[in-house]
Amino acid sequence: MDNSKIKRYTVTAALPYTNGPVHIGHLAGVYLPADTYVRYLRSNKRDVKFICGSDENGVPITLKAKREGVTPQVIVDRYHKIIGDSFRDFGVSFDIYHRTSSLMHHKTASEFFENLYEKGVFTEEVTEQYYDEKAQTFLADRYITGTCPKCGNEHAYGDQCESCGSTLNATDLINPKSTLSGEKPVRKETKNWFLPLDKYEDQLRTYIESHKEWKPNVSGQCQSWLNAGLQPRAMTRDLDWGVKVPVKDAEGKVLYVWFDAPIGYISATKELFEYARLDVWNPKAEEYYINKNTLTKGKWEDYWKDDETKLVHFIGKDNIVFHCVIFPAMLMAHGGYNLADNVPANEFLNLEGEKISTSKNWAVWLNEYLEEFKDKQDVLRYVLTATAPETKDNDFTWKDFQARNNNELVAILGNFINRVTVLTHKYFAGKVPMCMEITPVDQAVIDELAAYPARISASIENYRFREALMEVMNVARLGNKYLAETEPWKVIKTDEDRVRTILNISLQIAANIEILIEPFLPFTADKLMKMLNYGGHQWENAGQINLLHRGHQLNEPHLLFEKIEDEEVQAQIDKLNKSKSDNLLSTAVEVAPAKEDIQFEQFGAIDIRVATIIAAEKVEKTKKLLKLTVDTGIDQRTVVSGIAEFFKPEDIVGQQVSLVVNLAPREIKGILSQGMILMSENSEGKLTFVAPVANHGNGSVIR
Ligand code: B3M
Ligand code: ZN
Repeated sequence: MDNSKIKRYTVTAALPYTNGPVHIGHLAGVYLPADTYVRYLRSNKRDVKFICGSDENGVPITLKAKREGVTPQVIVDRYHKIIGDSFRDFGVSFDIYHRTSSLMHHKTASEFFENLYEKGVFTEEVTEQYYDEKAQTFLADRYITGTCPKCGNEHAYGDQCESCGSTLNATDLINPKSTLSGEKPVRKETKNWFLPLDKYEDQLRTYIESHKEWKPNVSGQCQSWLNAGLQPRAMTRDLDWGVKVPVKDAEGKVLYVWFDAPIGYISATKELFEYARLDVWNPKAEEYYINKNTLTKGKWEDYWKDDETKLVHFIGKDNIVFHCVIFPAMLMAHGGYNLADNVPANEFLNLEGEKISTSKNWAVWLNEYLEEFKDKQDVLRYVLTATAPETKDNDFTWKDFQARNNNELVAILGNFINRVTVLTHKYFAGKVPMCMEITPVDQAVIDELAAYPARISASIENYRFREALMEVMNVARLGNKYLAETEPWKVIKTDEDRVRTILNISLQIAANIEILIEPFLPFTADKLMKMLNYGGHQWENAGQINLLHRGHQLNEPHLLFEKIEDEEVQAQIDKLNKSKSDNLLSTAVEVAPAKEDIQFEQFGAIDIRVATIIAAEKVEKTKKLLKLTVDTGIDQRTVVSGIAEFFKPEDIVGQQVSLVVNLAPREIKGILSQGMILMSENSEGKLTFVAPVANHGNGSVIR
C-alpha cells in the first residue's frame, strides 16, 4: 500500500486463548512487535487503533474447564483478567482488549455468519465426524489428537498441526484418539456448514501474490496451501460452548472458533467506537481495558471498510493460514471489507534450548515475571525484541537475559545517560549549558545523529524491529564514543566553554534517545523524559540538536537500569528445572497399590448418582469444609465435603458431581451430611471432581 494513500491504521494482535497466562513466546512473536509498531505510529501522529482481546470460545477453554471441573465461564473470566492485567502492566498499549464471550462479539459474529448464509455462500454437508461414545460428544479441534498426515507429528489437533502449520480435518488424523476419554473414536454423521475455500482460490492467489513485500516465511506458507489446492472447510462445530449457529436446525452447534475469532477484531473495534460514542464511563471500560488516552470518536467502519486504511495483523506462524487464507476468504465472501495489507508473522521462540510448553510448564509466564522482576518490564521488552524470532526460531536463555541487561542496557544506554546528566549537574547545576563553538568532531556527531531517525523508521515500517532497536542502541554508542573522545571531565579544568558545547550536544543526543527508544522501551522513555524534564515523544523532532534549550533545568539524575546478579538468574533457572522434574515426577509418580478385592455384590450395594451442586458455603471455623446443597434428582440434601482448600464456593455452583447417595448420614461439625461426593486426589494431594464428562440429568445411575 502506497504510504501517501494511508489515512489511518488498524493494527490487530492475535487474540490469546484464555486457557492460561501469556508467556515470553507470545510476547516475542506477537505482542511486542505489534506494540512497538503502534507506539511508533502514534509518535508519528498517525491515526491508529490497536485491537486485541481474549479468544474465549475455543476447545482449549472447554478442555481446561473439564480438567478443572468448573464451567468454561469460570476459566475465561479468570484468564481474561490475568492476561489483560499483565498486558497493561507490561505496557502493551492496546486501544481495547476485548473478549469474544461478550454480547457485542456474539452479535457481530452471528450477523457475519447470517450474511454469508443468506447469500448461500456455505454448503450444508452431512459428513462423518469422529465421535467419542464414552464422552457422548463429537470430537472437534483439540478434542481429538493424532498423527499429522503431512509431517508425522504425533500430537496434531483435529483442525491444525502446530508443528508444520497445516490445517487439517479431524478425519485426516492417523491413529486418532479422544483427548476427553482417551478412547479411539467412532465415526458418526453430522451436518455442518462449509466455507468453499476452493471457490476463492483464484482471488486469494491474486491477493497473496499482490503482496511481494510480505515476509518469505508468510508468503511461503500461503503458496504451499494454494499449490496443494484449497478444500471446503467446516465453519461450525458440534459443541456447546461458543457462538451459537444462528440458523434453523442448528441445535447444539456453534461457530468454529477460527471463524468467530478473527471477527473478534471487528467486534472489538465496534465496541471501542460504541464506547467512545456514548461518552459515558462505564465498567466495561475496565473489563475491556479501553485506553482513555487514545480514545477518539468516529466510525468503526472507517477502520475496516475504507480503502485508505492500512490493516496489519500481528500473529505467530501457526496462525498464518487463518489470517492469510480463511479470514480473507470470509471477508471476500461478505464483501465491503479491507483485506490485510501485511501479516508480519514471527517464528517461534524457544526457552533454554527447548520448545516452550504450557502443559509442561516450560515457560516464562508474563504475570510471574512482572511479580518477580518488579519495574524491569523494559529489560524483558529489550531482550525479547533484540532476540525476536523474526525470520527463524530463536532461543531465550536467562544467562543471555542477564548479559544483555548488564552489558547493553546498563553499560551502554544507562551509562551514557548517567554520565551526561551527572556531569551537567556537577558543572552547571543541572542547567543545559549554551552550545559554544562547533568543531569538526562535533559536526561529525551532529551529522551522524541526524541520519538515525530515517534509518530506524525504515526498519520499523518494514517490521524489522530487532534491526531498528539495534540502531537506537547505536545512538547511545555514538554518545559514549563522543564523550570518550572529548573527555569533558578533563577539559573542564582548562576550557569550560568547550565543556558547555560537549555537554549541550550530549544532552541533545539523550533527548533524541528518549524519542527513539519510546516505541521499544516506553518505561525507560518515561523515566528519561522526567530526568530531562523534556515533554512528549514526537518522532518529528528526532535527529535535531536543539531539543533542550540553554538554561533548561534538568531534574535529579537516576540510574535507568541496575545490574542483574547471578543469584536472580539462577533462581529462574532452578525454577524451570524444578518444573521439569515435577513433570518427570507427575508422569512417573508411584501409584498406590490396589486395595483388597471385594465381591461384585458388595460394590452393587453402593448407590452412586449424578447430582448437581446448587448452593455452597464455607463451614465456619474450618479450613477444609464446605457445606453443599445438592440436587440428587431424588431429593435435595446437604453434604459436607472437605474441598474448601481447592474450590471457592461461588465457583462450584452448577457443578455436576458423582454422589454416593446411600451412605448412612453423619453429623459433621453439627451439620447432618447425607452422602459423599467422589473426588480424585493426585500425587500432590490436589482434589478434583469426578464428574460425568457429558451433561447427564441428576439422578442418573453411575455404575
Ligand atoms: N487464539 C491463538 C492461538 O492459536 C489464537 C489466535 C486467534 S486470533 C483471531 O494460539
Ligand atoms: Zn504436521
